Amino acid sequence: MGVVLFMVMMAVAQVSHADVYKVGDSAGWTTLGNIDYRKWAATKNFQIGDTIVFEYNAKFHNVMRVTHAMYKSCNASSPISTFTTGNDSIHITNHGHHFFFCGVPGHCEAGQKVDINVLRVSVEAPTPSALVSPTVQASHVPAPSPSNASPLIIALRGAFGVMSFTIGILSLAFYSYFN
Ligand SMILES: *[C@@H]1O[C@H](CO)[C@@H](O)[C@H](O)[C@H]1NC(C)=O
Ligand SMILES: *[C@@H]1O[C@H](CO)[C@@H](O)[C@H](O)[C@H]1NC(C)=O
Ligand SMILES: [Cu+2]
Repeated sequence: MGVVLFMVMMAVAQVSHADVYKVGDSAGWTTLGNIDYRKWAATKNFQIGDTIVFEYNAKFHNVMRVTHAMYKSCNASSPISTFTTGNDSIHITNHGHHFFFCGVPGHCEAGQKVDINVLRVSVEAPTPSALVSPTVQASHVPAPSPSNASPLIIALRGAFGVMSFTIGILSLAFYSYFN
């Protein structure tokens, strides 16, 4: 029981390392090539402690952090903060949405905008690898009496499935609500 709980906790805890994400990957922060920054962000699991790097030619672009309303309307009149070095690292220190766009006229409208959404609930928990490893290993845990052990493992498996399902639904609801 203790071992199984420990492994479940490890599966949830293994996401807590800091990652560095370069916006747009090798393409960087640009209007060239019609980069879909929404799609880029959707495949990431941003966490507190991560660093977001905007790399671009500072002659042609910049980075503005803005409110949701300004993000939606591409209104660059009063950004929360502006970055102009061409290699800007932004450290994530809180949950929720972090809206950025390029403040050069026309660039946000052309799609140079990104929403870094740091979820409260880890979206890594429902992925197959995190789901499978604790349950698979659970069946190898030596049990004092098999008649007691199997209902326990089935119950744990059920609880984990319900939890992952709930988390999945919640993330989906979150995603559709804010987009
Ligand atoms: C942009 O935002 C400012 C301040 O919030 C507002 O005064 C202005 O009317 C907005 N401009 C447009 C085009 O919506
Ligand atoms: C951007 O800065 C990071 C360190 O903050 C550095 O490792 C990287 O080489 C820089 N990239 C460019 C293109 O200057
Ligand atoms: Cu730009």
